[in-house]
Amino acid sequence: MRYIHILFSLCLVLAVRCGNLGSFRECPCEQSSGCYCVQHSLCRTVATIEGSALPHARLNATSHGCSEGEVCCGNLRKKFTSRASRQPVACGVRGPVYRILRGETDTGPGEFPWMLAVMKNENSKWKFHCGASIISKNIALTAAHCVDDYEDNVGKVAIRADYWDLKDKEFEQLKVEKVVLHPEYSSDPPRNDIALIITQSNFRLGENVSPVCIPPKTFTFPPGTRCIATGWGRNTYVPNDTEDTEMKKVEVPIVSREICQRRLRRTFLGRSFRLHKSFMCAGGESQMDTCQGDGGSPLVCNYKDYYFQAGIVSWGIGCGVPRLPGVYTDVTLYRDWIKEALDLYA
Ligand code: 4AZ
Repeated sequence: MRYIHILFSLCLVLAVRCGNLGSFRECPCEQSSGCYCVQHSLCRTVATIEGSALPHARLNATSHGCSEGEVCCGNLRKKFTSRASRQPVACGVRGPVYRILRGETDTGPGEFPWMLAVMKNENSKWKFHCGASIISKNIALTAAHCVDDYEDNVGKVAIRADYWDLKDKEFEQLKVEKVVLHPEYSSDPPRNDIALIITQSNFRLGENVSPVCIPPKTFTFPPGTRCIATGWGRNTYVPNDTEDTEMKKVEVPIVSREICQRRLRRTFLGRSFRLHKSFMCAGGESQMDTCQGDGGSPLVCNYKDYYFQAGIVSWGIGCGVPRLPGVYTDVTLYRDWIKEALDLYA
């Protein structure tokens, strides 16, 4: 009896750890790893199209011949999948939300698995330079102003994934193959502040390292939508703070371009300042803002439990000033350009 018990436990452990999906019915999908009919709660997310991290809804009830209450799932929750079968990884799936210990501005490791640090090499030391996000297995999205000095000097920049505290000793560091600036990028006046970094090797996609979703062109993030910016930039609460090196998050509302331009005109930019059409704005609530060092980092908005990148931190006048939003590159405008680059480099 005892042996039977041990054998049974072993089988259970193996079934969970080694991805025995025998109890789930297969359903048709274009993924090589297969899709299965499961309860919604067992489905981690949707499949990606050719590794492009573009969302592909597969969550309709009774879809693809599954039973009532089931979904045809391209990515089962981790405990039901084998560690080895990590592909494909869905986009925009946030890790455990961290909100208990030290207030709302701290993030937890793995909470934003698409977050990357762009490092620059100075005097043979890697220093934090900018933020970026994973959009595909070998492509990061960032601001052009972060990497415009490195187009012909890719050896002087590197990308860190699975990184959370800048003091961490363990992370995944990837070499850069190519920096692709937007062809119409200008630093002064700023416009089209968007760039891609192609890495030499692939990210080891998994629980703490996975892409963000790029919104379809038709997506709009209406003013007032509350989105989240993350980064290692200056903490607006603590001036001159160098000890606090953990990644931070801040919730900011989307602000219409019209109101944003009006607010920016009240600064030294003056009454004839025009906000270039490549930008969108978010923030304007006292102390809740991105700041110096957050450049290149993503602004993400939640839609049906997936996170879509709406903006890239670009610039602003000061930080955390009430009624003065931060300025972000509007990612939705560049979907086609991003898609072309994914086809070319991914
Ligand atoms: C910067 O210098 C910067 N408050 C980024 C964001 C904002 C201001 C400055 C927005 O990278």
